[in-house]
Amino acid sequence: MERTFVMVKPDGVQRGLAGEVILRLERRGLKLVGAKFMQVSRELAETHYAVHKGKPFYEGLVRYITSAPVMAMVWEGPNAIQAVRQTMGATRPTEAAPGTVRHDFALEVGRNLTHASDGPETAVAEIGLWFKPSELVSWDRATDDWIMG
Ligand code: YYY
Ligand code: MG
Repeated sequence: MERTFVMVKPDGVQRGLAGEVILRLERRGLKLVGAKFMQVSRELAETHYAVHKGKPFYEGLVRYITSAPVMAMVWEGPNAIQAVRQTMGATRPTEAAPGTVRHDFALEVGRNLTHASDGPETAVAEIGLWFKPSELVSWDRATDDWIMG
């Protein structure tokens, strides 16, 4: 079983789309194991996006992510990292496939609604950055056997 870090960014929260993102991940069969609604500090934003430091969009990205509250979450499931990235769609909304969150609800790369870990190492690092172990819940879901064979 795999876990991945997912965030509804400030534009998603402001536009009332946090529930829509959760709905789509739930319906897909992924399991929520952690969530918090929070204001992101400059320090946390810089650590989270450290890989992009120095890029032309970095300053705007940090300002965007710290501008209003976000919904930070951890989702679990088989191939959760890949499954969530697929449901979110390509980074640029105009390149995202129809039916994905970024296609269906966004237009610009700088307001692309969500973040999702891009690989096993980043997933572990991001979950550890955003959540204490005690904030994650391992739980049995009545439908698990109908979603995971
Ligand atoms: O993982 P993902 O969010 O799909 O894209 P990244 O390449 O990691 O970039 C992180 C974040 O930075 C992206 O979601 C929007 C923003 N960004 C941007 O504003 N302009 C770009 N040219 C590239 C990325
Ligand atoms: Mg990324």
